[in-house]
Amino acid sequence: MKIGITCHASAGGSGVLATELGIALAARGHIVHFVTEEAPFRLKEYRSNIFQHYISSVSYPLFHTPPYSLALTTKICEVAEEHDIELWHAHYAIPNAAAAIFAREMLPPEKRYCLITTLHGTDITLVGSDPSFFRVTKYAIEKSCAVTTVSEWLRQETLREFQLSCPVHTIHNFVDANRFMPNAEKRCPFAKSGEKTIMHISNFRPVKRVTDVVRVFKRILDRVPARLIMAGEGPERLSAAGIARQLGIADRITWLGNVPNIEDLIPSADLLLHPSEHESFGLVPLEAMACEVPVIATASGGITEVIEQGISGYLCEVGDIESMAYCAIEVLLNPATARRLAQNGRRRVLECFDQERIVAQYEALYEEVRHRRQTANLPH
Ligand code: GMT
Repeated sequence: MKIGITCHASAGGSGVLATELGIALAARGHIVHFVTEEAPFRLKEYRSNIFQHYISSVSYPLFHTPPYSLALTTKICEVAEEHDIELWHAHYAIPNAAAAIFAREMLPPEKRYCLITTLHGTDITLVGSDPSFFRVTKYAIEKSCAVTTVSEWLRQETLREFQLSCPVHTIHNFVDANRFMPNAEKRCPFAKSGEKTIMHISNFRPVKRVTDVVRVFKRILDRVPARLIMAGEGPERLSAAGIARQLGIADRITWLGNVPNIEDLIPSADLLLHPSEHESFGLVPLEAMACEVPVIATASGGITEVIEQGISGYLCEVGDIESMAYCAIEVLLNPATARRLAQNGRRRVLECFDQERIVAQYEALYEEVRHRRQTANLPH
């Protein structure tokens, strides 16, 4: 199939998932065209069956900010027409799904593609529900040929928030378990001998509660020699670094910035901390589980569909620093507990969230939508 994909190119989970999906679809023989602002975070090199198109936007003194969404719409239209795209997959409602609807309207009828929209979380919970975007988000969802959410929790949130008349399907995030693998030999290059490695990976937005990571780490240090590896960039980095200084543990933390080949880093961790306010799925915990790294996360949102409490990881209440530290110390001081969580984590990945299984669900949905398009009236 000839497939177009739009996603946010930065290091966020929606763009990462869209990129991994595009790579997997291309490996299965589909032709995939990405339309993004720049090369997606995990797609910097050439791959066969994948084509990349970047949006060029014009700045002009009349514009307060360049009208990016219109440039995006124009690019989608141009790529769809030139490459006979049959199906467009928009990741994140704003502006990607809305732009793909507008672009479809601009195409001649015989060139109009089927549109799939995948909602990732903050596009519904934070952005889409804001009054300034509510109507356009609802419109984009209802005018798509099919809509997916990355967890059942997000599906319910979406139906409740937007009072939708159309069906919404859940297709969970996935991980390539042949790339994200355990590696017992792997040692963290930043930890000294005898130190445990604690890791946090995110875009350091307020929803990630990165200051909780630092506070939990302080309590861990009271009992276990350790180093904290912080991978990512974002607005909360300075607050977290400030708290580390106040707590006198700044020299025990390594800030790495963004790491695109994160599968090379995760296996060196003894523990992943992921204390988000809410998480519609939790792709980073899933990637850690695939690498047999025990995860401590918060019982909020779709992550409860990923981690089975006490079996394939630990889930604590949001902001409960003491419980997270208690669980972390339990994992770090008891090799049997760590091994059990790690092995159950990878088993859970292989049983429920392996790339092959989930990508096949997307392909089945694409086929169903294409078939419906040929036999019935779908929005276009
Ligand atoms: O995690 C982020 O803040 C980025 C965000 C995004 O939309 O780019 O990630 C969301 O999408 C991921 C892929 O579907 C999910 O695994 C994350 O749970 C979700 N993040 C939140 O809900 C906060």
